[in-house]
Amino acid sequence: MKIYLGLGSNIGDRLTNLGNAKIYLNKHLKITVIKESKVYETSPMENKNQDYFLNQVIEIKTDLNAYQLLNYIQEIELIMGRNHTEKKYFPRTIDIDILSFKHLNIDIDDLKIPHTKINSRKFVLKPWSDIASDYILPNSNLTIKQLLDNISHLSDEIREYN
Ligand code: PH2
Ligand code: MG
Ligand code: MG
Repeated sequence: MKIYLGLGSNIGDRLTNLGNAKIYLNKHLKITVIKESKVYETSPMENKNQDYFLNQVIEIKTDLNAYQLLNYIQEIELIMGRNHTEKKYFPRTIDIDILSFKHLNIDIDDLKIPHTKINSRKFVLKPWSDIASDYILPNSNLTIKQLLDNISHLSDEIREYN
C-alpha cells in the first residue's frame, strides 16, 4: 500500500525548492518521507518554452486520505510561492503531484489518481524506477521499469543532477 509523489521545480534555486517541499511534508505530523530517488535535470515537456526542471520521486507514509493529502500539498505549493491561478504548464517554484495512492483509482475534476500522464514521462518514470522499479500501478499490469523501457525511444532529456 504505497504512496508516491512527484516533485518538480524550474524557477529559482531548484534543489533547495525540492528540499523545502520535503521539509514541509515531513512537518505534518501524519506524513513521513520514507524513500527518495536521485534528482534529475530534465527538459521541459508540454510547454517546451521554459527552463529545465529538477525532478524527483519520493515515497511517503501517511494516515491522511487522498483529499486531505492533496489539500496539504496545495498549502505547501502556495507557501512556496506557487500561484494557483497561473496557467497550466507554466514555470513553477514547486509542483507536487500525487502519482499513486495505495490501491486507489480516482477520477474527479481536480484529482486523478494515478496521475494521468505517467506513461509518457521520463521525468517521472526514471526517478521512480530508482526506488520502485518493480512497483505495479493499480490501473496497470506493467512495472515502472517496463513503462520506462516503453518510452526509451523518446528524445526527452534526462540526466542525473549532483
Ligand atoms: N511538469 C509539467 C509539465 N512539464 N517537464 C518536466 N521536465 N518536468 C516537470 O515536472 C514538468 C514538465 C506539468 O506539471
Ligand atoms: Mg505536474
Ligand atoms: Mg501539479
